[in-house]
Amino acid sequence: GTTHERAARLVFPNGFVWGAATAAYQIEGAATADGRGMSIWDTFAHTPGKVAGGDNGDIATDHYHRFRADVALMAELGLEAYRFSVSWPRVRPGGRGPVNEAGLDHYERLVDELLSHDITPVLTLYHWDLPQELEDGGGWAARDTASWFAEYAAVVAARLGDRIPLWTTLNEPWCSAFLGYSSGVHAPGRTDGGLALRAAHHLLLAHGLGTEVLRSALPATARISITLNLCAVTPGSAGEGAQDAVRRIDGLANRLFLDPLLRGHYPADVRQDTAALTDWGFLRPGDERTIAAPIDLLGINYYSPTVVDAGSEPEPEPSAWPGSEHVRFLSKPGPATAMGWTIDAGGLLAVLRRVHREYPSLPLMITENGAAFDDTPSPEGGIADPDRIAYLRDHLAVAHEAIESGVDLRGYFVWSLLDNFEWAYGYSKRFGIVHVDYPSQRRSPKDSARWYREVISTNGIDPRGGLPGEA
Ligand code: GBH
Repeated sequence: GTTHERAARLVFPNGFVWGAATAAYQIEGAATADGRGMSIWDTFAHTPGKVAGGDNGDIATDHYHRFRADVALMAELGLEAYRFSVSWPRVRPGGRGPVNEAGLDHYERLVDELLSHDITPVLTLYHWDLPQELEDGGGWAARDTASWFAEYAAVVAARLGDRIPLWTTLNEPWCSAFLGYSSGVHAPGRTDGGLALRAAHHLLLAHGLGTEVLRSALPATARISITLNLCAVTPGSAGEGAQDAVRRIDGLANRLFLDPLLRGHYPADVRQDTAALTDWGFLRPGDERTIAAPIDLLGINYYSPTVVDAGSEPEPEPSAWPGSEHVRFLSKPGPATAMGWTIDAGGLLAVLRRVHREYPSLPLMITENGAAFDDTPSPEGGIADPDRIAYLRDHLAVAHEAIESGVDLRGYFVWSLLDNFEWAYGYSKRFGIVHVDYPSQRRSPKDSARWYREVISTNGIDPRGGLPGEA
């Protein structure tokens, strides 16, 4: 071909769902409004040294008060679906005990506002904000937390069950367990590998128990899912050591979750790799059956690839990968986002193909994908973010390729609708397609938002184009 040849427009199947995602603690603010309880992220963010800049979610993007304007903005962007999370401590401040009707009222108003704008609500029950009182009772290391989660699921389902077509129990249980309990860079900030495995099991148990509850409480048409942050793990060299590193990290990141959820048992090699940290005594007869309760769809969050090799020196403690401290994480050459995460859409393709190959009948959804860049508002107020557009376009191109090759991919949610509280990075990292000026709380769609609106309205992408009229 010649340099002037245009690649064909990539059109997605009819019914492919276009959305954007957020999470309660990252956007809501209103930390003490209407009877909300404290979560582990309130505690963590208010502990000096845990979050960059000393930032916290007290105000965030003030979405709790501005949700009507935000929904109007979503409608302007043409979003077909909106993935949000419910704050457990808003709905049940102590995690157990009295239900806070005012908290449920908020989500009911939000959902009705979405529906009145023809935007499909996609609800996540748990995006990392565990009620602090449950943490005081052991958090995810305590088995009871799984049962309290199932009760909380029942409470939300009773109020909103008739209006939400797609439910997600947990967002990225790997992060809750291993960043929360092993590396400690997320709430509750504990650093014990054995405890993290215990937490992972109780999170999965919570998913299973919650799924049972939802299944009986929801209309038959409602679909139930879980969202995982799956890793595309590749070896950094040709040796056997690198192969073993791949096996270990694939085990902890992917198979530790996929196997019990979809095959009904934990991977034997991961149990072996972690035997020095825990006797797995938390695993009781029947648990694996509970965890394997059938789901209707798997949500996949993907940001960047993972390259590993064998290292002679253990990684500095505390690690997010207990039992694999000799694995070295390499950064792939090439461009990276403001997070330092390598940009490689090939990893998304690999993850989608792998899950489809292993679980061919399971519908998939990309529930998060996106990038932080150092956006600079122009004097006129606009934000040119060509890097973000290129990132989204390249990842959507492989999503399209995956569908062409037979992957049952049902939709795509960009992370994130708004710039927001980026966990341990606070407000220093901006993932939004809409810029937030925090002092004024003014929202300004970035160029990527305008580009995404065009993607949605045409149900496709120009694999080489930027904004309409450009490229
Ligand atoms: C998602 O987490 C979250 O669901 C969302 O709330 C968040 O804002 C968004 O992504 C952006 O961060 O260096 O060993 O930890 C993604 C979390 C990021 C976890 C990449 C794994 C790399 C491996 N993942 N991270 S490690």
